[in-house]
Amino acid sequence: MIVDILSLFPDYFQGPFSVSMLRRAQEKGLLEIRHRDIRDFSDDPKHQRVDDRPFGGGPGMLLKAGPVVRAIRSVRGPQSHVIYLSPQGKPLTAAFAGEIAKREHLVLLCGHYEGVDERALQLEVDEEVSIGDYVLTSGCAAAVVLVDVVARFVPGVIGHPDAVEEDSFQKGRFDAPHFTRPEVFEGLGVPPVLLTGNHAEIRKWREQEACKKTARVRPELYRNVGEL
Ligand code: 4FN
Repeated sequence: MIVDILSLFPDYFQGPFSVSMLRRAQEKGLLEIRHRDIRDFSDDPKHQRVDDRPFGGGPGMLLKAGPVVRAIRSVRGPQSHVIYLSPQGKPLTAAFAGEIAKREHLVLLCGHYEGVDERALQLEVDEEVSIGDYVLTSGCAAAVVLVDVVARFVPGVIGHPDAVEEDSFQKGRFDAPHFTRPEVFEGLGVPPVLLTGNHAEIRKWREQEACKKTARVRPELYRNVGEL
């Protein structure tokens, strides 16, 4: 899978994409992440400005349509799927990420300032995706989350193929609590069933604990288990 990220801060991504599994996925050639600086597509060679004031007034600035459209066109091919990370987008879920992961080439547009001129979206964006209902300073953090979530569906990125299916949210509910050595930590023990070696009982206990916690903390998720 190839991912092109269009933003004003290509450096922002160097940390998250250069460690751990996403780094290994790139080294193995399973994932290629490339960056474009929208500023390079400015129509203002002197100051490289890419923002302007909103028509109709209001606070803040907008990313101009021209630089955004040119940045997208510089990377898009016939197989590209262009996503604008946006608070107005369709909510990202495990199931939705699995659909996105079927694409060979993703182009991720990160918003800055108050957002992007609507005409750029109309002309070049295939889909708007949101990572959740909160205010961000830019769409860059959302792009990191999307790449992380989607990369796990790319065959070979996760060591164990089983782990993708096994992972709690793919199943639509929380994990059971986990414990490792030592057996007693600061006076706290481990649920005795985990020390019995009885795998049927352990599976039953984990299912119960996971269901109890999901129902308590995320009742809407609990009700949706059957739908996933
Ligand atoms: N955010 C809301 C309503 C209105 C604006 C915002 C907001 C970054 C460029 C967008 C935010 C959240 C999830 C991108 C939020 C996301 C963004 C995302 C994002 C700068 C304009 C902005 C949702 C609280 C009602 C700033 C809520 N997923 N504006 O955050 O890019 O992808």
